[in-house]
Amino acid sequence: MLILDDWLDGVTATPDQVLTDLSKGMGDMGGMGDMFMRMGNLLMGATSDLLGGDAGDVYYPHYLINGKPKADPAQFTGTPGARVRIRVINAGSDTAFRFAIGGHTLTITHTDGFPVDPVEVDSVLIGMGERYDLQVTLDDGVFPVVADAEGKQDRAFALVRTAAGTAPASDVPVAELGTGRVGTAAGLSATASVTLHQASPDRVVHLALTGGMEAYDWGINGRRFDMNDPLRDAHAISMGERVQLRIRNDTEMWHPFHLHGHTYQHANGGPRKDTSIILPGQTLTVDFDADNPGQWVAHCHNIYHAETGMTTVLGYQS
Ligand SMILES: [Cu+2]
Repeated sequence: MLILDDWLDGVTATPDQVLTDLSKGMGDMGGMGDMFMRMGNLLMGATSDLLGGDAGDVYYPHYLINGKPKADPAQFTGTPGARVRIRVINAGSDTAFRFAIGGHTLTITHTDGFPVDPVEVDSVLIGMGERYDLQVTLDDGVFPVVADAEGKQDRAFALVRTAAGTAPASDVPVAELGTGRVGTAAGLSATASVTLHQASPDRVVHLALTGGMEAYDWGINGRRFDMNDPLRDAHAISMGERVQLRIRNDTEMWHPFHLHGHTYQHANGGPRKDTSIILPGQTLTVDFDADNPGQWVAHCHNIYHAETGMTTVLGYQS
């Protein structure tokens, strides 16, 4: 199990200080926002083609694998030829990771705990809250395990060792992170065993992801979640319904959307998941069965966006 994280608490700031800085908004940057640079706790100009633009906005002094920074990397040991399963979890707040192991290909077997038809890739893009299970056949030697902080020009780093030898440096080039096959949820299909039974939706719920960096007013359907009135914008659904969510990203930034209490299936036979990257301008269509009564939040898994108001509620009684 590999837990990827972005870390600043006790080093450069607390998360609450960062939220205060972000909440001031960027105003009109007059093009300055395109330049990659650190401004206090914030990071300007972190962009990624894979994420459709702005990759993230928080500066982190450390990116971690299993709690260890690249200066003191976690080391995993194994035997050459061994076939291992790695569960990779992005526990970060504002960082997508592009994960790869130098000299190895990865076979994606599960995402968010659900099996998919296996796909061989060179790297995997993992948004905050997403999980991927990967199968790897270990080669003979010492290899870099890298989680590139997408668009942020830094990385989390660990080692896998199956033989004696000198460990690669933490900034070693890793070809697998390049323009090879990058695994994303869009390229995956649920196995037959976890495919939702065929049914047309009883209800369609439209969620627009709204807001932006200028005023830091992230919301859903144009409104910020109200902690004092959490059910104000609750979306009514009924027990037993097949619900279709159409989540449209009306912002200029990607968001990892997460639904509590259920798992959904991406349209057209896509993967079963509970957290999905939605790029700017994109609409993600997913179906789920309302079989778990309660009040369930759905929110962006960028925790600063969720905290600011990109959160809503889906609820029903038994
Ligand atoms: Cu977001």
